[in-house]
Amino acid sequence: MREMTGEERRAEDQRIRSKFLIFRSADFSYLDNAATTQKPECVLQAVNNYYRTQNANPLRGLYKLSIAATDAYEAAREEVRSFLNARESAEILFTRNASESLNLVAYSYARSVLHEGDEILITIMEHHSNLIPWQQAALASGALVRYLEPDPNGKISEESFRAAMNPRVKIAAMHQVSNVLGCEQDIKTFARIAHEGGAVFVCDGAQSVPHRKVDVQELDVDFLAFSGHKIYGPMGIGVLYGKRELLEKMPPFLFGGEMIDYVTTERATWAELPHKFEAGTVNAGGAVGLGEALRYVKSIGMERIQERELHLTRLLMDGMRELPHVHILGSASPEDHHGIVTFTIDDVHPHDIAAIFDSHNVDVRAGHHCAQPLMKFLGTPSTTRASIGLYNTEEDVKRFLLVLSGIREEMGYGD
Ligand code: C6P
Repeated sequence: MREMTGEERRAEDQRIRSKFLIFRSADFSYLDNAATTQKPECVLQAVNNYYRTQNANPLRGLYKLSIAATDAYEAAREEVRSFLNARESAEILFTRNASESLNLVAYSYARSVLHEGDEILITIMEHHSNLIPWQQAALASGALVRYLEPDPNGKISEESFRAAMNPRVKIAAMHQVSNVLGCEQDIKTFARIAHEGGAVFVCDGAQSVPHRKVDVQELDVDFLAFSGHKIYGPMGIGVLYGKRELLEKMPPFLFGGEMIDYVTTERATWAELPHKFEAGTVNAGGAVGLGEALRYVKSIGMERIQERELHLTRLLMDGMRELPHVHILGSASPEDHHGIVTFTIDDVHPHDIAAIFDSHNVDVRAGHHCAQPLMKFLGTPSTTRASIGLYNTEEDVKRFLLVLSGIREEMGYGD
């Protein structure tokens, strides 16, 4: 892709930012996109429009409004299917977020296949949402969770994955992009090796789906989870992709309305996919908002988004490297970061760093980033993280670097 001129870039910045009205309300640099993203006007309007013109309980009513609500909800599912290139929309389940999606697999799939002595293979870098559900499934079944460790760039090597596979491994689960180091794993290769060894492969796509093209057929993962709110959609709506043959065999995760076929006083049978896994009244407004967010992202283009984010990551990391007391975690190459740059500053606590940034209207995240085993592995209890989204600009990066360069001085250090 051709490098944009500065003028073209500023025009694109302007076009994109004009769709996010929150940036008109105050002058701030939002660099916490890995936690959640701001919402474009079209998403807010789609949710608003749904509640104004189509709201009824979907999947139940036989009247026009309920049918309109059902149609809107199912159209959003089709939008997600197309975005992930799943074979059929029945393989797309709506959940509340990536955490619930991963819990669904850990409760429904894992607990029905795991036996004492089986193994679940994950990495030390997982977000707690892709770690605790497996720990709990292991505790319930007598299985063991085993952890792969990355190289200094945050990469899990093919050799270490292959060496860890054995006939006891029934499930391998891994992030595609780390929420701390920003590095990407070779999911396609790991899914293939897992399958050769007879295991299913679960991909945590929470930090990849918003930043790069993810094609579930190409990756050949068995399950993939992501959250709507990290890809410019509303909070409270998430997705679990699962292969039909696995979802068909799995017991429901939650029980209640609309997930049944027939109920007697003794027992119940289950609805067809995907409804078997969507008990109770669904978040139709959230699904509609997510569908619109995906349309919006597609209208910009995943390649453009990647290029914009990489350009800013380069500027950010180049500037950070000039500051001797600042240390970037993970790879030195901006290509390996997917817009996520986590760092420490000598002698300054990450909470102080984040507070100073906040006092200059720059939003970053500080803490363990819901990845405490990784923090322990890296030998630091907490860090500070800047994360880039599609609406960030060179101005945001300049402001970030200016504040960063003055933090030690603000904390009273002379150098
Ligand atoms: N990470 C962060 O600031 P939820 O909270 O369910 O939408 O997403 C969970 C989740 C799962 N996997 C990865 C890799 C994630 O990064 C997250 C969310 C946010 O890093 C909030 S802790």
